[in-house]
Amino acid sequence: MDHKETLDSLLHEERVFRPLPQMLIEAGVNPQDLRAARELAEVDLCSYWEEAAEELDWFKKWEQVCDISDAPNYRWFSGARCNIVYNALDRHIETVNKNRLALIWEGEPGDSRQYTYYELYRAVNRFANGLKALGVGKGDRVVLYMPQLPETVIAMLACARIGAVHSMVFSGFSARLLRERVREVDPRVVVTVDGFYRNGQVIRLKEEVDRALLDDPAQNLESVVVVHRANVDVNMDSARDCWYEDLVRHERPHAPAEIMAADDPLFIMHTSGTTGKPKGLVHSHGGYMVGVHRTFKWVFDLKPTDIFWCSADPGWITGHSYLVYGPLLAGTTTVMYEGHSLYPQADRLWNIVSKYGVTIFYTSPTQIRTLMRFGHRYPEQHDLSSLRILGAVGEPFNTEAWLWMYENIGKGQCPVLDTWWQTETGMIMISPLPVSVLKPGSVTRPLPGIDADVVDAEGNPVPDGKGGLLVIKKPWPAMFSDVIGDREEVMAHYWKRIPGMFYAGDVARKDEDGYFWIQGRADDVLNISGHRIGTAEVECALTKHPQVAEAAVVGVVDKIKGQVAKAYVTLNHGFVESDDLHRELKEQVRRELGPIVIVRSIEFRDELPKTSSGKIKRTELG
Ligand code: 6R9
Repeated sequence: MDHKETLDSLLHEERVFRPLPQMLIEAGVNPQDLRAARELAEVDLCSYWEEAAEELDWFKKWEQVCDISDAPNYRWFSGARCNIVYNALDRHIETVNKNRLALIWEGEPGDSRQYTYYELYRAVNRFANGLKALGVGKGDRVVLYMPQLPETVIAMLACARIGAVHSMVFSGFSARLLRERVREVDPRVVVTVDGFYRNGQVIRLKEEVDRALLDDPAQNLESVVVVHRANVDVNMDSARDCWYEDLVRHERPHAPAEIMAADDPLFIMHTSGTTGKPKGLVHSHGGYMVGVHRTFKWVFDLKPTDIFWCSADPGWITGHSYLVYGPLLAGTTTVMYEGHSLYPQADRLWNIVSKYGVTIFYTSPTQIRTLMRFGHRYPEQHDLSSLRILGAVGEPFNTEAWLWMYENIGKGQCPVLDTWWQTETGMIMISPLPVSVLKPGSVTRPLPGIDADVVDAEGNPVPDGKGGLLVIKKPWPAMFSDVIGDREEVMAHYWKRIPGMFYAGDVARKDEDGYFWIQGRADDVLNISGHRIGTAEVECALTKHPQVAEAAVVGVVDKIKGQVAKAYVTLNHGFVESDDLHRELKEQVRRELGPIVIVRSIEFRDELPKTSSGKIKRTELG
């Protein structure tokens, strides 16, 4: 079993870390508040979320907090009108936040740009008007194939401001994947960059776009907007392509925020499942805004002086919720870094923390394990005393890495929050608050309003200490609100497997204190550096090779990345294994899916173990 090593280290962990007295005094939400919130949510879930919603601005209030009449098609804040961007920008420029830094961005070569809320508001409005000039309106889709740049944030917000739906494709994904997304999402506009810096190299993104759009995969695609970043030569198709700078130059810095229904779509985010094809999940303006705002402020105990840094790429849900929307909704300063954490050397992140006085740092266990290899020398070279809260997400946080972060980055002064959530949930679901008692390796308890449990395949609770399936039993506001593609099938996957409960796809156990320990995926999904990849996706990539007959992929433990893929392959008649073929197949996966999908090894077999119905038995491999 691939999670065994992690599991063993989790099972043997008994240390607890209590909050420092100062934290208990200063925290906005103290243990009593937390208890009261849990009690309120237990007796009246709607009142709890209604209170959270009251902290934001609405053009029209809801008729119902949560309409459960057509469960599991829950509708949050039905009847309400709002716009998430109005809450992320306009609301702040009417207050002292107007001149506060909204975004601090640092490029990999060391250049930096900063935007106050007012400056960001103006930039977003300009691009919103530019998009309108290209014919983009409410309900239209826009694909963003962009790295970590201010214009990425601007593009997300500009779309949402005019009611268009953004769909980000991670800049590390290949042209083939982009093409698939474009075909499925059918955007009116694609926004990209000429190139960007990554690990000392320029990644030429526009070239990938050109490759992806050969022979027009999208019916409604009219324009490609290209941001200048790396000053590399690109081909511009005069009928289709325009420079971002040219588009916004003459646009006015004012554009009204479109009045949206609470359940109007805000963005589409794809996530890997058990089939070869990622699912396109939709999040909407109202519920997502309430859930992300509340969890951001509570989990990170937000203060007016905070500088918040989430190191996730905006191409993933973590970047959407806690690099862009959460911090801006809360009116805090969010930090974004373009490049690689080891460039030019392994202290880059600590350099950024000290330079900008980052107070809250939210990252992934893989990132910590990567930096851990270099020991404490690098963190010691920098002043990390501004930090007060640390967090991680995306994959099981092994005890060793947790303790390393606690001791070497937080110097024993900062709580390390291990937060569990998913693309599907939109917001943090199971997580400590800075005032919680921490157990390294545990995501502690569900947040107020979240009814999570560990059950068997029939939905019966399993005894404490025993592994089972992680489920959520009651709706929550940032839950995905729609699906592109086959809605029935996707809804059945999440809600019918264990009737009446949301099936998360993770294995977990609860201990005697009600603390949750996440052990890994329950399905055929790999977690490579916190990125979800279906084994079927890797198998499809391999079988595209003309010499490959069949492929089966399993996850194997990796000390840094948590998991990597191992492939078993049978070849077509007349072909034999060779080092060249080995290399070619690895390269094939890289080309098809992008560099994040790492195939550690490939084993050639005469045949693969099968069930009587012909399905590959992956459990007998690995
Ligand atoms: C936010 C995000 C979700 C999957 C999830 C689980 C794994 C996330 C975790 C964790 C252990 C944590 N996961 N947080 N596993 N401990 N704290 O990562 O979304 O990309 O959709 O992945 O990641 O397996 O089901 P997403």
